[in-house]
Amino acid sequence: MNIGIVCYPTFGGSGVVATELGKELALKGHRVHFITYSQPARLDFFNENLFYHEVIVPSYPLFQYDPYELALASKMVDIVQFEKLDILHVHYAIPHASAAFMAKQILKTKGIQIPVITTLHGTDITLVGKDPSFEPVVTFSINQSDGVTAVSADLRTETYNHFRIEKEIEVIPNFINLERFQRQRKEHFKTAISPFGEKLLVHTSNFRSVKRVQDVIKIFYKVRQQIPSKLLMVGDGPDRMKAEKLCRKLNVCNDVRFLGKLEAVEEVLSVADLFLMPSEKESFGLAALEAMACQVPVISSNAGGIPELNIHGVTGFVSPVGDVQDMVKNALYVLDDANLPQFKANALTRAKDFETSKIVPLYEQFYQKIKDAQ
Ligand code: GMT
Repeated sequence: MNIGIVCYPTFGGSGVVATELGKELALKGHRVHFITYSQPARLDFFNENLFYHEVIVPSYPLFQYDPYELALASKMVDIVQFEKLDILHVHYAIPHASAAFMAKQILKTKGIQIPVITTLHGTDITLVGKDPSFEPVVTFSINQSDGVTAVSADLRTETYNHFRIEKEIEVIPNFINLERFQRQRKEHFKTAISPFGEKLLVHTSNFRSVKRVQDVIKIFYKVRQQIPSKLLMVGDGPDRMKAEKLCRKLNVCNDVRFLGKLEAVEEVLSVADLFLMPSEKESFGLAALEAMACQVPVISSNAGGIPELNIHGVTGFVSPVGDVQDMVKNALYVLDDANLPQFKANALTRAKDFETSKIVPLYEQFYQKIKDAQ
């Protein structure tokens, strides 16, 4: 198939999923055209089936806000026509689904039918999309999509509960490339971070308030009182300063390292004993899946779709959002040497349920179904 993928090109989960999907589809022989405002961060190798089309928004003194959505819709019209695309797959409803709707209408006037698939990733529904400033457009453009997918059953339910959706939403979860995300031998790194065999806890995120990074620090503070341990904080974002201040207040700075945005997160995960994800909202939790693939059990909140991934008592534990005490209790249980090896093995077994080869075909089948229905 000749597929157009529209996504945010940044490190955010939706952009990562969209890019990894495009790469896999290209390896399977599909031609994949990325349409976005800059080269997707994970579009890091050459393949004759991969194309990137940059959306350029001309600025004009009259515009207080540059009209990205219009430039995107125009670019979609151009690429669908010129490259003879079979399908447009947009990731994250805002503004991609509404731009795709506009492109579809314009193409119709030229006698071209293009099916549009929208994948809902999370905050486009749970946070931003619900805002009255966006809600009517989000509802409309989901209903106008030819196919809709959500990354967890919970996100599908949330979408039905908060928007008047007439479309069927298919659940296709996030997936993981187990060739890249696997536990590697990085003993030198482990020794450098934990010279006395301290347990290593890891958190990775974009440090937005939904990630509750202060809870990460609080959990670590309590765990460290019981078990010698270190904490690695990977990523960056608005709440980093708050997390750093809390480390200072609790006097744990010597045992916490803020590593910033890292490309090779799997190297850090390879030496980790426990992953912390106390999020307020999380439609799936791709970062937890990456950890599990590297044999790292997960202590998380029970927000959104996380319990569909992190099996309570098997791959780690889930607790109510903000229940730091419960998360500490569970972390201590998992980190106990009598329990840790089994949790690590279980984490990998669970991650295998989401490996690329199992999930990408679900998208291919969905594309075909939507195309056939046209
Ligand atoms: O939360 C993030 O880190 C970014 C966000 C996004 O929209 O890019 O991630 C969302 O999509 C991911 C991929 O489908 C999911 O794994 C994340 O759980 C989801 N984040 C939230 O729901 C907060």
